[in-house]
Amino acid sequence: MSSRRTFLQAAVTAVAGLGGASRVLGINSPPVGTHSAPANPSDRLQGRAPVPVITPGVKDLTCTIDNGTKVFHLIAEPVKQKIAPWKTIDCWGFNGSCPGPTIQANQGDRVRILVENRLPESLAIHWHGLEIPYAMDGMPYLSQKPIAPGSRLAYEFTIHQNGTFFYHSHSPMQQMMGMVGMFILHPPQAHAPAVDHDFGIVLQEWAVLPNNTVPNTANMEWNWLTFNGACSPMTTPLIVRLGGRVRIRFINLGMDHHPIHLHGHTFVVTGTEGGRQPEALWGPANTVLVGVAQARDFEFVAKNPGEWMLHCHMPHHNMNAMSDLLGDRMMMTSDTEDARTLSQMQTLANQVGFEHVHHAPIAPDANKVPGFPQDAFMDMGMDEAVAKPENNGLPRNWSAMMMGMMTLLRVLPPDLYDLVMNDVQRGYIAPPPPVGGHSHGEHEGGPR
Ligand SMILES: [Cu+2]
Repeated sequence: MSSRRTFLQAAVTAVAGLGGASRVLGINSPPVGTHSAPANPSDRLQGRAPVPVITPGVKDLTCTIDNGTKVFHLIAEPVKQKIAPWKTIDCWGFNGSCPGPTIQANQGDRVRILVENRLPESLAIHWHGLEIPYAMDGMPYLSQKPIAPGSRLAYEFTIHQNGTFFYHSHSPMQQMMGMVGMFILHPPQAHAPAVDHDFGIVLQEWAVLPNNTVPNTANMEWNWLTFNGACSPMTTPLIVRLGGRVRIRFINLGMDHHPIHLHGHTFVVTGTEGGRQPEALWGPANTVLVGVAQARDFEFVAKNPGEWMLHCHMPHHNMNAMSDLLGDRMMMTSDTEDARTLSQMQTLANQVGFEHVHHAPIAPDANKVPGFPQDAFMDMGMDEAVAKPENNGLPRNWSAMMMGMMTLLRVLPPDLYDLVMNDVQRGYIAPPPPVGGHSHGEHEGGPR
């Protein structure tokens, strides 16, 4: 009880101090493992309808009904996708976004997906994992003629599966230009135990040379890695209520495999690209490898409050390329001099217009140590450049070491959950916590 009181006091202090809805999940968070009983438990009733899937940062594709058939209008087109505050790429996607909007339908639905091609070349769309008539499978020259630029094709089928699927162009270079989206098929009744929160994340990687905007689809090495079309810290956190049961679904349509790791919780893998897995296969884990062309669903009870990292654990997938700040020169490693590095980082900060909080301290004789620097100088806070309601209440400089395929699972006690979700609904962005206030985001001595 006392830890909970401390927790809420922090929230009240933050609200009082700022006159706004800033909440802090701070250093006085309750110890882990103390909240196995949810304050507002879900009913866990069998037979209830599944909750919709939220794809943070990506919209759903809406549909109309034509004589009982759900009709979706999917537009393949070039997209300008902002993947980091200082990087917007020219990729290809659907309906203005990359990855494309999430399609959600129910087992038993008849769906018609009208694909319109606004690309400069032909394409066909494949429904990955769906057991549908051959003519609908989207194989150019085999099951259909390619859809020419400026033309449309209607795919129509009845859905008899449920699980995590995807749609994508069946041409490899178009795939690497980003032409993929989630296709979620809900069962008639929620799987038991029913989840309170359900999220989807699309894994993609990109090779973009400095000062270029078009991904090099022939490259075999990647310098930008995204969750739902954004590099951390521009990703949108997953916000869940303490004690709730959570499902997170990942799909991968790239050139690399991604071991997805969750902090603070043990999960079970409940689904693959083939649908729901039998409970006998649900072994405990905290990391799941999401291979190319695979989907993985995992579930857990969010019993530990905190701002937990959810990320790919490939070390090079936890970085963002900052090579653009050096103009045409390639930056192979970061600088080893404090003053020069600070100057480079400040240059980028000025270009993007974000607050530059000084990096973590280095030893006075750091340059005498072989191998220095490694992660020194990589931390670069940009809280304000990536501000969004879902980030309200995070500690100051939270974004400094958030990079690449990474996001936060925010497990919030009911009061804070309601406050933040209210901000999300209103679109309210709270001001940052005060310097030197209730925060663990800055190193000793504060920002310079
Ligand atoms: Cu990865």
